Amino acid sequence: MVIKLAEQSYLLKGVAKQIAENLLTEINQISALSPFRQMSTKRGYYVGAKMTNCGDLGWVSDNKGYRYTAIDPLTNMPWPSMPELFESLAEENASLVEFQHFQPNACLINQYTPGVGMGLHQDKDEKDFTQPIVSVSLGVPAIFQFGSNKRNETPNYHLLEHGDIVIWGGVDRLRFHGIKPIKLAHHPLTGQFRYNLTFRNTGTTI
Ligand code: MD3
Ligand code: FE
Repeated sequence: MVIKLAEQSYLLKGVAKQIAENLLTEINQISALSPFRQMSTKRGYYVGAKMTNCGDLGWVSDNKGYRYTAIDPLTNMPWPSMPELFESLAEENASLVEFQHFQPNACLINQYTPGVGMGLHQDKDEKDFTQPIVSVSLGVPAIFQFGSNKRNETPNYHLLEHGDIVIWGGVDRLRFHGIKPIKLAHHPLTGQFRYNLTFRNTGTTI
């Protein structure tokens, strides 16, 4: 089922459920090489979710700010490569809606524990806003806030469950969005955790 959230935003219900165990195996292999870690912001706060990355570039945040790097600052090694399964899942579903030329070069992996959310923000650390973003939810459900291109307009709320994919781009690329703190719950494949894969093209090679 495809739910149209806005002009160029789509929620695809449960489409990754069938391959979820394989996705989680890949996440475990990636985090064995580049572990989940708490990132901090320029102002010294923690970003709530623990994060790691795969692909040519990874999103990092520290006392210098947000940016993409080719090297994991924790291991001083390149980020683990993006599994074929990840890339095909993102590209096939993007193409299914309206984005036929999506080529992600970065995949941020967020791990949420009970009580952790992500405040309302825009994804604007990329150099190219013409490519969409694809996000895959796994494990414990979350409520996401879907705002407009302005921070002050009241957001809509949608439930993101295990296997759901959200895709947005075009005029919706810079919409504000966030994740409400997740509830204490148990999922048979992930325990208390929620995972989210966010596929982006950074518009750069380094
Ligand atoms: C599209 N991560 O890492 S949810 C991020 O669940 C990030 O970890 C979320 O936002 C997470 O930058 C992605 C999917 C989502 C939520 C709200 C949206 C996609 C959205 C609002 C507008 C457009
Ligand atoms: Fe985001």
